[in-house]
Amino acid sequence: MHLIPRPARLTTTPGAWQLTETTGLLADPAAGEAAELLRELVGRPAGSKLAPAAEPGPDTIRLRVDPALADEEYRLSVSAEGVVITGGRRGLPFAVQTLRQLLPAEIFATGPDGGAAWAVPYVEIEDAPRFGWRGVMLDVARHWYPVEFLYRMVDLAALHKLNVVHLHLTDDQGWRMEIDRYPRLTEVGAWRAESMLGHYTEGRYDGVPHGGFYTKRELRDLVAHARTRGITIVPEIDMPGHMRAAIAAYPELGDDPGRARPVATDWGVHEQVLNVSEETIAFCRHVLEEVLEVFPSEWIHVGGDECPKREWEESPRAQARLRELGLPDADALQSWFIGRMAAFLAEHGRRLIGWDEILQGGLTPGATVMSWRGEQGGIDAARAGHDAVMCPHTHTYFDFYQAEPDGEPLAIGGLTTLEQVYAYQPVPAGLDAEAAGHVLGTQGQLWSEYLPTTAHVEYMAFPRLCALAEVAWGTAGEYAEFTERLLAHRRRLDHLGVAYRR
Ligand code: TNX
Repeated sequence: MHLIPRPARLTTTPGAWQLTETTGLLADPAAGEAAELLRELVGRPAGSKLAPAAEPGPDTIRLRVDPALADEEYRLSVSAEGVVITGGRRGLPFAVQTLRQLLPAEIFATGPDGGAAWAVPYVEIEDAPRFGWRGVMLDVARHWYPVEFLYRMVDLAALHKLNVVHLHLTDDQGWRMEIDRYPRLTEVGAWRAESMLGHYTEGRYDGVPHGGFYTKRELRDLVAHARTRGITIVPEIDMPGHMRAAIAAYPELGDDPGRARPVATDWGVHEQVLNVSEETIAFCRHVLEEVLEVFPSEWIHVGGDECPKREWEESPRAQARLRELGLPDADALQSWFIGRMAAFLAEHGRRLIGWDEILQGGLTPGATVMSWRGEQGGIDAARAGHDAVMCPHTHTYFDFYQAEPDGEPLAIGGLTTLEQVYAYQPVPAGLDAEAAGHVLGTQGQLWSEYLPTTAHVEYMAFPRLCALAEVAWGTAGEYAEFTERLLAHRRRLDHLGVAYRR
């Protein structure tokens, strides 16, 4: 049946059900959005209106919500009696994706169908994910992509039953979210003069201005689209490091306002960071207020990674602040900063998530850690009773090469093969049951320094994201069996025009 991710339990019986022009759809009131999704993803390409049906029967699809099931759980029965889908509160969109994959691959074709017979084998499926955080991160700061591509990534994530799309919206090289209160963030911060070419050490530039941003309206619409597919968009505003685009727009945010510098054109870690004044804290809070208006996500990502401490060590103002706050060193300033943001988010009923450097100088109460420099950050966090999402660069950095570099397009470095991704175990060995319970899941990272085009993003993301999705769903098994399923799955990706690595 070649489903990816593989369902937790599946049994087949001989025979097949046919989706036809006359097939009806009977949906509970609570299943209205899933019914629309089914019409869009299954009915329309199959040439069936899936008109509302009055009663269940052999020629109907029945959609029900059963709050007794786990949130993301679903049941799917296909038999001579028709199709019956039951989902927990957030389970139905995943069942729709399963039904879609059970149909011939042509259901993924975007043009008119070639008159395929829309047969679905008789099956009984009981399915639920092992992990509640199944994510993919897209860095839209190093390279901006058209908003249509964000929709496509959401749809491709949904196809693989992921439930988080994390948008890295700001960095040294660009600020991508419109903020009404601070228009220069996008007027100035969304544009850079040129981009670095080749590897970091080569010092070559393309001489071509680059930039772009998303309006709040565009992002709100994206959030709504994602929600109907079971996906939460987690926004990231990276602070207090990786902030050069904002400092270029508002130099008073930096430690040395007299030394204005443009939006960065090179990659890497930049020394220039936010200052630690109350005014700058207020700026961050104001930005986050607008982020909260647009993104209903429980978690809000504040970055926290790679914040060099030199400016805080050398700035008399930062040193005075440090003494005033009674803090021992600049590392402690970082955790103080993150703590202020966590408190702000908590006041608004949200939770802070950050890269594992937020452990530096003491972990903020309630903070969730994204463990990227290996697994230790996640292990420490989970043992201390904090939630963690496991994103070690060794297994989940899809900006790394996926095969030996000769013959591959330029990538940042590293080597993470499909097989390595598939073998990843998100719960590190040695965690006791309680700590293991704090591992929320895992996520693939598409850092985009070396991903100038959307086709290139797809090339790096797929098929590795197919493998990680199955790891996160919790049903990964034999690699050989997976690759066989993947061969069939590739036909779906072909119809969708995904530029995956063959
Ligand atoms: C480290 S991972 C970074 C990013 C880079 C990435 C490149 C992390 C939290 N910070 O700024 O894009 O490496 O792989």
